Amino acid sequence: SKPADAVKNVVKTATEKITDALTPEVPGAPGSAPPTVDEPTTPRDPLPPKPEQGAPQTRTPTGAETGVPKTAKGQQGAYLTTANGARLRDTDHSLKAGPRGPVLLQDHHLREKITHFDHERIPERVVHARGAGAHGLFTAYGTAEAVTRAGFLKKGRETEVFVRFSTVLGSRGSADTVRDTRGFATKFYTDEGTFDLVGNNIPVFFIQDAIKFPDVIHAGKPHPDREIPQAQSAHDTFWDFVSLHTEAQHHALWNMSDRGIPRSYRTMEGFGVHTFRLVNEAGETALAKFHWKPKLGVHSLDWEEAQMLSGMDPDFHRRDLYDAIEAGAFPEWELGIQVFPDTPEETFAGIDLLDPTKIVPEELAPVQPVGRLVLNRTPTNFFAETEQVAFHLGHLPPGIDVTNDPLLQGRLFSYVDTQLTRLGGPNFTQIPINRPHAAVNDMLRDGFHQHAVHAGVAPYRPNSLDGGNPFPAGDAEHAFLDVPVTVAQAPKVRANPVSFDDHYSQARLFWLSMSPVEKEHIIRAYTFELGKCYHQAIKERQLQCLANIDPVLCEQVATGLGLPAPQPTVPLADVTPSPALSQVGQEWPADGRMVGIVVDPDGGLDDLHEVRLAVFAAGMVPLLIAPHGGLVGDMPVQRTFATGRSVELDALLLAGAPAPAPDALPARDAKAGKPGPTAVDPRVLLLVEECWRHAKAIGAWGAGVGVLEQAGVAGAPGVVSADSGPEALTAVQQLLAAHRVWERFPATVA
Ligand code: HDE
Repeated sequence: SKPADAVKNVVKTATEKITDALTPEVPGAPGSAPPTVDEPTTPRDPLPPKPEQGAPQTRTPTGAETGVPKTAKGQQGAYLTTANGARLRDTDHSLKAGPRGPVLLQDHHLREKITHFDHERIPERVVHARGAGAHGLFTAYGTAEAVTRAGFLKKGRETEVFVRFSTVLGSRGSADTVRDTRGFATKFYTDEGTFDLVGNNIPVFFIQDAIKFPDVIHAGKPHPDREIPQAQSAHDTFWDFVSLHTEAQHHALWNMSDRGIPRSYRTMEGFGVHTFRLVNEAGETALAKFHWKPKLGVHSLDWEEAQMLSGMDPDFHRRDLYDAIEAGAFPEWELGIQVFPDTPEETFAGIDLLDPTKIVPEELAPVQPVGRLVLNRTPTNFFAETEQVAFHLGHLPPGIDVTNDPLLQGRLFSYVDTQLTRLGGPNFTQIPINRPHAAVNDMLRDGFHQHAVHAGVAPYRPNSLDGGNPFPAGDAEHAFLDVPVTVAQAPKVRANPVSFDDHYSQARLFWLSMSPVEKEHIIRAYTFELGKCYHQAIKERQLQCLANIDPVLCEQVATGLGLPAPQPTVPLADVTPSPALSQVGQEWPADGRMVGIVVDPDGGLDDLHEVRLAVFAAGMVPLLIAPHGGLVGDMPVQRTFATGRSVELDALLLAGAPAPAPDALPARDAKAGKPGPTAVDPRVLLLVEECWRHAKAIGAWGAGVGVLEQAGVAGAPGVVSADSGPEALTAVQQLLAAHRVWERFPATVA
């Protein structure tokens, strides 16, 4: 065959999956099978489960293979049964004394069905209630072997993982794109026991001692009287707390930066936050901080986009994660560690490694890659996996241990404690998603929801009745190692080390590391959030904190609030910026980016085929946007002018200039009393306007060029008028590498 055909075929196999995942089946599309109507009237065995839908339930809590196939428990036969396996004749009518009579108490099926339903919900997480999870595989590079004996970090070792991403403040049903910290919790099912790296997308925390956690969360959650606002930090109690607890200023500044509104879970960094202690085969120790680096780079939403998405697609991040995995565009991160000498002071370059409000800039201690994570499987059942997964900082393999960070120490207590309530008793490690892949041989017995049938008579040690089993393990058997750190003789106090009193220097470091456009976003975020507070005293107190971080930041926010800018009350820290903290100024692969293509079915379809295939071939996802659903030529329409909105796109291509469709609202010009409706459907002009406002790359060719002119954006930065579709796409792809057309945002600060 011709070379061009060969390319087309390769592209097709890679893209078919994406199209299947993202486009509805178009009945009657050329080449598609004739539609068959399969009415569900005849009993037949269910379809076999998809092979990739297995849950990690191959072992019992005692470590034995279950023999259960890796399938989900769902419809397992043609006939409906009770929970006890009796086949049922009817599940649609309750048992009554005559068709018009009262319902009988003896109807066991009715009671069982309703009772189970009544208890379907469990308490949501007290924080991080809203989340999305995925399965994946971690492969170690072997580069960490010198510092840790952890087996899963040995070269080439592959470990199954489950990751749960989350927001912190909102309830389970809250929107994904709110301004908040994101959880990034990873369960590594290692063969030396499960390792949970329970991190966030922000490397510092609001508080330095776990005893303050209920305070900060009570302040961040909705007000207790009216239970509003939901999933927001823009309210009085949050800023009251943050301005009174100045150690929170650094974390709050990250939240006000673009890090608080990620574009996607796939474009977030992750941080273990605390310093951990590593120990190698020789028993030598080092201190370390964990980092996840996304392959696609760190990218964020624009604040207006985030707000629009909260209404238009509150599940935006969930959908993005699942769509990407199901399309084969597997999200990827590198795990890296910053390693520090384990000195008695537990400091590095003067930074207290036990203070969770401090980072160590990457320029001082590089992040060394130790392995790669690929998320390649979506959960089979949200409740069973994502909702029931239980993470714990104390789940550590030999080779990784904790430090005395007081925040970390409190977390070691909190997670099991909360899970006892949330998951209804002490046996939640037997839930499939929580079962270790290492063999379990504990002496924990009984309790609510005990699923194991423990044999033997002597769950105690030592014993002579069960053959003395089980025995303690040593180094050779990969026993966990509590690193024998010397604990200093010291008075019992409720106090922090003096170094914990520095609350501003690193906030200033972060601010000074931002590019002008990122600084502008931070100013706007503070102005928005404090503008939503009612109490003047809180705004003034927070302005004082900003003055202590940077006078320019303070002045700009004060201007927005219409308040005077106070003078700093502490000397401004003399810090060296860390360029690694900025999201701007680098180039990233455009994989998985969404490219909207506006077409006019009544106009020319020049280059459309070629452009669509080229978008696929570049690993991006084309979304054809047309006045109505169905097909354009032989290509499926994925969004109509009614269902498509700019916020799900990373870039926009205009292949035509569709005239106003009958269902279009009156054009903007007409509404303003200006003459006549526009020649182009106003919803297309809105798409262009929003993409322009949110600094997205826009390209056009053919009749599409006229749309740019009508929208008044032709010739603006990042807006390409090209002679052909491929030319427009190439230019847009180049712009996408920088994520946004940054120069389109006005920057008033240097
Ligand atoms: Fe958590 N945190 N946390 N946290 N946390 C919980 O555990 C807690 C902190 C983090 O997807 C809870 O099972 C205390 C820092 C994530 O299931 C709870 C303190 C970091 C998740 C809890 C902290 C985190 C949680 C609620 C202060 C980043 C979601 C439900 C000392 C390093 C995990 C649960 C998931 C969840 C306590 C601070 C990350 C109540 C006491 C710092 C990602 O136990």
